[in-house]
Amino acid sequence: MKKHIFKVAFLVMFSLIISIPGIHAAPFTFDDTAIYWPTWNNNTIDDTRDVIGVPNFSGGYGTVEDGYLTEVYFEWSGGGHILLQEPGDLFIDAGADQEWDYVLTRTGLIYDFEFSMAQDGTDQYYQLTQRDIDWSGYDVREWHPVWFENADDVASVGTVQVSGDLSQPSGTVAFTDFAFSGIPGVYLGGEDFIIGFTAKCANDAIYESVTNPVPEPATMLLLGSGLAGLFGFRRKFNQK
Ligand SMILES: [Ca+2]
Ligand SMILES: [Ca+2]
Ligand SMILES: [Ca+2]
Ligand SMILES: [Ca+2]
Repeated sequence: MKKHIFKVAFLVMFSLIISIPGIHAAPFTFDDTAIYWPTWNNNTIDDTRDVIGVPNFSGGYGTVEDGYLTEVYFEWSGGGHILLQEPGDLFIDAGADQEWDYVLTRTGLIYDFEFSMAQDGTDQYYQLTQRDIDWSGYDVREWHPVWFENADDVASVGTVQVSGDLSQPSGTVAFTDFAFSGIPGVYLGGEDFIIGFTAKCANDAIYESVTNPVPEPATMLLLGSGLAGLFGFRRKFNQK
């Protein structure tokens, strides 16, 4: 009887271990250490201020699974504004080589398109904050990229769910539930990558280089807890 119970416990534990072989989820976090994206200073007092008014992004977090980016979250506090409801687009530089490779738009589309992040003649791929047009009467970070301008009319390769309402005093902007057609995903491989993002007014820009995270040893953790559980069970059993 005793042996039989151990056999069953072992089989349950073993099936748990082998049922999750393909998942290598690796979480990452990032801070907000940048004032503006490289080369996108506007030569005003803006260049010295991380936050102009609201909101204040503090950084965020996300997940890489088997070399593919699967979700990104941005956290903000310090206030919101009704005009800011709509977030900026999410720009990803795979390889951290100053060329964007992917754009995930606030409207829910994913583009696989390489272009320079620098203010160097490829500016037609950006929609910039323009005080006179969008922000008359407001103090904002002028002439900074906010959204992707699809100047070459490239086709999107996927969709993304975007949530988060920057009119609220604090919260999270989430890019999740990626789905693709034609490409397998937002591929990062094992390389470092850069995340670019800002609010509609570019009042606080995110530009963070992220070290590609190491996968969590999910299988080993489970094996460890399974063995610990079995050991505890056995001790209890022997006490009787
Ligand atoms: Ca900030
Ligand atoms: Ca790149
Ligand atoms: Ca300004
Ligand atoms: Ca910032």
